Amino acid sequence: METTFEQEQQRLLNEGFSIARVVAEHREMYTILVNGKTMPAEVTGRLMYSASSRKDFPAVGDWVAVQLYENSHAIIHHILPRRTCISRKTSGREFDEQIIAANVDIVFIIQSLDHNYNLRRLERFLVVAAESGATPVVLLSKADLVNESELNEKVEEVRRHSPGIHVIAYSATTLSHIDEIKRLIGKETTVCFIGSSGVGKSTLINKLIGKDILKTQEVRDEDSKGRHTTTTRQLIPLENGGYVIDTPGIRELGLWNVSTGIEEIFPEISELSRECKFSDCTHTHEPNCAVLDAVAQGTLDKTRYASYIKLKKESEYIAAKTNITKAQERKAKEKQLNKQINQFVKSKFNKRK
Ligand SMILES: Nc1nc2c(ncn2[C@@H]2O[C@H](COP(=O)(O)OP(=O)(O)OP(=O)(O)O)[C@@H](O)[C@H]2O)c(=O)[nH]1
Ligand SMILES: [Zn+2]
Repeated sequence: METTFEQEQQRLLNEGFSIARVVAEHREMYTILVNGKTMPAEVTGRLMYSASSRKDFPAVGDWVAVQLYENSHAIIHHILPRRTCISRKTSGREFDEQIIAANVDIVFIIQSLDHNYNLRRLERFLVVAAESGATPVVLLSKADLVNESELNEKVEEVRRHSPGIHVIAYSATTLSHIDEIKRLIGKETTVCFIGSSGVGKSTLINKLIGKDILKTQEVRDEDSKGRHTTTTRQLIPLENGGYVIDTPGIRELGLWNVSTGIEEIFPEISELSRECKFSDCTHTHEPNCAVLDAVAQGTLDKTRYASYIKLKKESEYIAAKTNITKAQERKAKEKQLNKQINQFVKSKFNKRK
């Protein structure tokens, strides 16, 4: 049986470790929060050398077992089991998992109601959120920039694209619906904000905390895509015992692990696919495909279908590539083991001679 978070925590406390939370991550250095105090921390050599991927290193939001030195710095020995984990593929050519945040209860996906508004991007963020294990909530910021009919239209559209998910339009300028967001952040709750640069993540967090502790973009201009004000992820403890995680603006959010996320976010396609002739129908070329039929009849939106297929292909590519990587890792480990066995046998043999 897998050990639970509580069992593992108790075991580590019994061994004399302190339990801390990772607040920020720098190059191989971390800031942790322990007994109400922040301090720098490093990982043990053992943790570093046994790591085979970036996910084996601490991430913001992780609970870790540490050894304290003079109550001013610490060494991280263990990462406690993650309850939830928001993951993406590392951007660029490297093929690895990057953890955006760990142990998050609510993931707020923010889009602003100006040029950032994009349903395809929303679907992608929703799939990543659905995979994380955290509860997604969609926030539409800058509601003050659109008139009432446009606002209602967009909120309705977003609701249709966010099955069973809470959607809130708010304004940090007029403060409308800020309290509704605040109420979702209960005691001991960890929330994380994700979205493009300039959608208003830091501004909202400052409003929620009631203090301007995060830097925000000075002036709002038409195209703020290139300017990122937040450059590192960080966890901020709240007075009520909750935690907020701010993240830098996300340019491209590559899928990492996808099991049921796509089906959850596209329930109408998932429903239709039960009527397809082939149970492994890819809904791209097969005869008697209920999904393709629905597109042809106009009952399934073409752009939504295209978005579904694109995400599906990406997730299949990731799954195939992950299997190859795992097989390569296994092979390398076997090779290493064989080498050790050979050396051992050789040394025994030489001794006998
Ligand atoms: N009109 C209006 N402007 C807003 C609102 N929220 C934020 N802004 C403005 O939008 C700009 C960007 O806000 P930030 O909070 O810095 O955006 P961010 O998402 O944290 O950006 P990065 O840190 O780069 O990821 C700032 O100029 C804010 O004043 C809002 O509700 N209404
Ligand atoms: Zn089909």
